[in-house]
Amino acid sequence: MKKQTFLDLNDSSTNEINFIIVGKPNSGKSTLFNNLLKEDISPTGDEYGLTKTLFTNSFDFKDIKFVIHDTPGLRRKNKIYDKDETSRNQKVLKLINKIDVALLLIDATENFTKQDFRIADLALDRKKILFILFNKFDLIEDKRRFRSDIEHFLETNYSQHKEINIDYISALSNKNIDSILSKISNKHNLLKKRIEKNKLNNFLKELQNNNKLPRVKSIEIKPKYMVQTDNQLLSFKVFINSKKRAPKIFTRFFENQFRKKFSLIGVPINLSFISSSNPYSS
Ligand SMILES: Nc1nc2c(ncn2[C@@H]2O[C@H](COP(=O)(O)OP(=O)(O)OP(=O)(O)O)[C@@H](O)[C@H]2O)c(=O)[nH]1
Ligand SMILES: [Mg+2]
Repeated sequence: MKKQTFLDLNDSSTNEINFIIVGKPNSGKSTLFNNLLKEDISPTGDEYGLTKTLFTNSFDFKDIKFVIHDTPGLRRKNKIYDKDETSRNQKVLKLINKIDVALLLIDATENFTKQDFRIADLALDRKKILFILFNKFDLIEDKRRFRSDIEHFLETNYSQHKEINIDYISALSNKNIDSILSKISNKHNLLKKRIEKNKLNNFLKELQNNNKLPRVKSIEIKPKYMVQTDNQLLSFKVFINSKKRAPKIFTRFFENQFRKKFSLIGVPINLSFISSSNPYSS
């Protein structure tokens, strides 16, 4: 990996991926940051809340320039009594707008908390590629069981689980780190995917033929026509046969089926449902 020191965050050449490491204090963010850069740049240690400023740097991996940000640990608002920590948190939350990928680090020896869900929601709301990484996996004895418990927990407790990527690493002993970088670059490439109109509309036909669509107050909502809007990444318009707004139960079901059909797992997508009694009229 080749390191570069001068950065221009506005230079968004296609082979550049901008990512942030976020998570609670002590989850191992700075250890991962240093490990990726092969240099001790950001201080690490057991002291809670050690990182107090943003650290930014970059490295090359398989012809891609990764720009990486290490951030101060995020705690819940009601646990913060210090003005400086509040402003540090705000800086981190603002930075999430500017990046492509968020790595949410969780200490595998601790429980998945509301604060972790909050950070995950924020990244997803802002349409970022999200990786939830359980760090310190070296400290887990029964790794297989841990993995299956986590996956089961997220599937049952987190309706957006198809939007996220889950993995297990050890930042300290450099386990599974290169494979995460490859996965990040694969997901980033997926954002450029274009799906032809006829494929989208065949998918709509299949949905209707299989009679899978949920009914709302005994009325079936039918998607009539679908297009990918070419100006935005993975953005689609779906015209439906109803004059009313599509209900959540329908949009959630539709999105899950759509993601499965076109292998759009772990990436943000924009689906807008357009209500119209005649979708073909202009
Ligand atoms: N066993 C083990 N310990 C780790 C691992 N990653 C980090 N640690 C340890 O966890 C402690 C905290 O690591 P840091 O990298 O400073 O954590 P941080 O998330 O940057 O913490 P803040 O800056 O305070 O938010 C250090 O003692 C690290 O050595 C890991 O994969 N395995
Ligand atoms: Mg740190």
